[in-house]
Amino acid sequence: MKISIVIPCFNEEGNVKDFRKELFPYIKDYDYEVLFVDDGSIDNTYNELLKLKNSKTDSKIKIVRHKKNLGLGSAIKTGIKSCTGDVIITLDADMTFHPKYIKDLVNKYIETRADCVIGSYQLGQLSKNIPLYRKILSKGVNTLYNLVLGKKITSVSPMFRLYKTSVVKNMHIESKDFNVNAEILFNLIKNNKNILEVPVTLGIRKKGVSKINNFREIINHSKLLIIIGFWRVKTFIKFSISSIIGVLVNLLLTFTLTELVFGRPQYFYAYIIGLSVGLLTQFAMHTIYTFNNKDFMLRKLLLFFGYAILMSFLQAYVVKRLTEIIGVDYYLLVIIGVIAFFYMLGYFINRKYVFKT
Ligand SMILES: Nc1nc2c(ncn2[C@@H]2O[C@H](COP(=O)(O)OP(=O)(O)OP(=O)(O)O)[C@@H](O)[C@H]2O)c(=O)[nH]1
Ligand SMILES: [Mg+2]
Repeated sequence: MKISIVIPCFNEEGNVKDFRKELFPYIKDYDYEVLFVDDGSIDNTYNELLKLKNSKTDSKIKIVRHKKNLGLGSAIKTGIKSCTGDVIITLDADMTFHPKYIKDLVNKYIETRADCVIGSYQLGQLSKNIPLYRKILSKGVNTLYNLVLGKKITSVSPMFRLYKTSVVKNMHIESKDFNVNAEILFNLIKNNKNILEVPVTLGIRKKGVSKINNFREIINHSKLLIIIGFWRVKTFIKFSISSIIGVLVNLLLTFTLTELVFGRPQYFYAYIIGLSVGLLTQFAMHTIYTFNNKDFMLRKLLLFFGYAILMSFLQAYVVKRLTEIIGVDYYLLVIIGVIAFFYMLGYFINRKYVFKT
């Protein structure tokens, strides 16, 4: 297995000098390549990179250079495009995530073959010197992402991660700045990829200065959060369309079979066939249209039917109890309320436990 380590550098001459002792000893046992993307640095970064490359006799170091500064997102895109390994690790140039943790990402990948392994300091440790405002900002951004994604990931925006090359190689990426990492994660989630996290320690930058522009990043993250919000709403609308079509198929089939085939006294058979075909229609539509997730079909089909039958019973019971308590006057209202309630729950269960997006 070949590992490609992508390191975007923008004015990082001090840190580049340190890679000889801080990076290479920790990766020497792997089949690797290190791809530095010098993003229009105006200090000595490029020359230091050349020195580093020339000091090695093998050709495991590659340098790609942008003539002018295009931003972290563009640099990561260039890195992904240019590398040749089976997995890609994106690493900060400033050693804040120390290269010694690369082995934790790789080990988790070898153990699980996950599509993405994230190094999370939320699960691990944070250096004491990190300013409070940075901690609050990063926690706040992460909480918002979790909320709109409907998923708990403790490290959405940092870049220290491993990706299976095949899942990111041809990915369309819009972000040019620091929000690129959150965007890649969102794309992975949209495509139902398996994402895991391992604990790592976040240190503080010792050389060079921070390149992040907090104001610009707040705007970038806000835009991405809105895009993700729209995607969630779209999924819910697709879920509704699929569900309604399933119900219509169910009703149409039940009535037609009752009237034309079985006759009223035998309505039970029509009811069962109608329900089954309706549910199957819903399942097929959720699979190819709503959630677009075709893995583990049989397991999902069984889960889907299991939940659907459980929900039907629960729904019937709640309607019966509520009408008993509240009385017939509110009958329609109660049915509508209860169906809406179970509909939402159905969406939640299907998304979270059956189709797992
Ligand atoms: N290629 C490229 N890399 C960048 C750019 N801006 C930042 N980086 C790199 O991205 C990584 C993260 O940037 P930092 O400046 O460390 O931002 P930060 O981690 O939020 O801030 P501190 O660690 O506190 O300084 C570093 O490796 C930078 O060299 C850029 O415009 N282009
Ligand atoms: Mg940094």
